[in-house]
This record gives sequence, structure tokens and C-alpha cells, in this order.
Amino acid sequence: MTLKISHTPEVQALLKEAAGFNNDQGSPRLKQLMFRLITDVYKFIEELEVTEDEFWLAVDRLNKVGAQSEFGLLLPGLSLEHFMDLLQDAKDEQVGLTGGTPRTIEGPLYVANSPLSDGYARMDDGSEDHLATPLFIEGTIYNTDGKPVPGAIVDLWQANVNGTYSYFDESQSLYNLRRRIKTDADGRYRARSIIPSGYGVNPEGPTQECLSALGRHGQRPAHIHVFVSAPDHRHLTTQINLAGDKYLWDDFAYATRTGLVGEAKLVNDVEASKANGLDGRAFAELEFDFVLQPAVNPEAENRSQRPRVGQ
Ligand code: MBD
Ligand code: FE
Repeated sequence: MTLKISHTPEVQALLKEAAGFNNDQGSPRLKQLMFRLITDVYKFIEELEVTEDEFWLAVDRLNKVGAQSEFGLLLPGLSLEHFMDLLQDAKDEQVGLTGGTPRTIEGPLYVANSPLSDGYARMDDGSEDHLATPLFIEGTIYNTDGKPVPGAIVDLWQANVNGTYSYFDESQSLYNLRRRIKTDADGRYRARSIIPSGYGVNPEGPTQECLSALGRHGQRPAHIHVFVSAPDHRHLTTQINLAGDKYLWDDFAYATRTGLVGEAKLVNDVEASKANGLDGRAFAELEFDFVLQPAVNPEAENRSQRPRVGQ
């Protein structure tokens, strides 16, 4: 029989004391959040009859998740980052903020302040030239009236052929496969890159240990992340997920959404290859336009204040 004590006056008093309600220092908001969190953990423990062994195993695994900086990975794997998007979508709908390219999760692998150029950038450092399929990504940034947006910043980041990201994969060069491109007078951007491989969670880490215990994999389809921003427009965090990938609709982080699937079309044409500065070998082309909502206030132009590498 389930024993419940969390409603008793003694335990309620303990809860309030632990959440800082008996002092007038600290952060009122944190007290509010922590009060609720501890309340819910008390209830969780008693209602699910969490054993002492389960409790301390969880503490150990959470320590491991933190020690390996995997919280930013475990939480999307448990759908929480996607839930934040679903909630924002619902809030937007409630106030009539609709239209534009759908948002989707940022994930944990962004690095700020990548090289910035006008109109065009090559994103890869050439180190995988012998392995990778060159990929040209291009498109137009539009507003919701269908007009091009010149001077928008398209901030792209992606994995290499191993499915790993520069900075986090220390074997890659600084800012490899990370670039910011400012759209030209026609609102266009163009990048030379490579077709990325899908990402897989470290199979030895605590996130995969948890996913495996849930009977789940830790794979994402091949994808390209993007932030798009422009004066007077709402910041957009999204991704292009590549059609044809086995994990396109079986993403451990639930990031693929309708409207965010792009097709990298293979071009096997020596003349076209040479015209693109290649040596005649096949390459791929990915056309992807983004549509930005207007900014309803100045803060809407900026990305979230999430702590990130590179500031
Ligand atoms: C990624 O590359 C990613 O995009 C997400 C959401 C989580 C882990 C790795
Ligand atoms: Fe990613």
C-alpha cells in the first residue's frame, strides 16, 4: 500500500523551509520554481514508491550526465526541447502569431561568432574532400508578405561525414562547418558545404545508457541547423532535415517537422561541376528558403539567452 506523508503539516513546513520561504533573501522566482519542483519530487517518490536504490542510482546517473555535459543531449532525447517548441507554437497561435518557417530545436552544439561573409561562404575546410559529397545550399529569406529580406544573417552549423561537430569534436578545425552569411540585395544566401552524416549520441555515455534502458536509439537524421535573423524580423531557430534519411521521421530528438525537410539533389554533370569550382565530380544542391515573421517587439529579433559556447 502506498504511504503518503507529503501533505502532512511537518512535511509541508520542511518543504517551505527548503525552498527558502522562511527568509527574505535570494530570488523569489527561484523559490517559486524550487518549491514546486521539490513538491512534485516528494509526490513522485511517494506515489511511484521510489526505492532508496532507485533514488541513489538516479543521483549517480545525473552526476554522470552533468560531468559529461550531456544534459543538453538527454533533455532533447526525452522530448523536452521539442516540448518547449510545441508550447511556444501554442502561445503564438493563441495571440495570432502565425506564418513563416516553423521553428525547431537548437540542440546543444551551436558555437557563436562563426566567420561572417556577404552572400556566400564555403563552410567546410576541405579536409573531407576525398570522402564527402560537396553540397551547395542556397535560397532566399522572405518576410510573411513574400518580399525578400536583404541583410538577413543566416547562421548555419552542421556535422561532418562522421556526424560530429567542430569544437565538440576537437579533431576538426576551428569553426569548420559553421558560417554566418548575410543575404544580398535580393535576400539570397549561398553556401558551399558537404552533405552531413546523421548524428548519434555517444554510445558509451549516460544519455545513451538511459535511451537504451527505454528501448530507444540515439540517432538523428542528417540535418543542417540555422538561425535566421534580420532587423525588424522575429529570430528563427530551425533546421533542414534531409529527405531520404532512415531517421528522418525517427529522430531521437523529435526535431523533424513538416516544412523542414530539404532534398539534397545529386548532380552528375561535369560541366555543372566545373562551373561550381569543382573538378568535375558529382555534387548536390539543396534549395531552401526561409520565411521570417515580423518582430512584435525588439526582443523578438534576438535568439534566446540560453548560455552558449563562444558567448
Ligand atoms: C544534434 O546534432 C542535435 O541537432 C540535437 C538536437 C541533439 C544532439 C545533437
Ligand atoms: Fe545537430
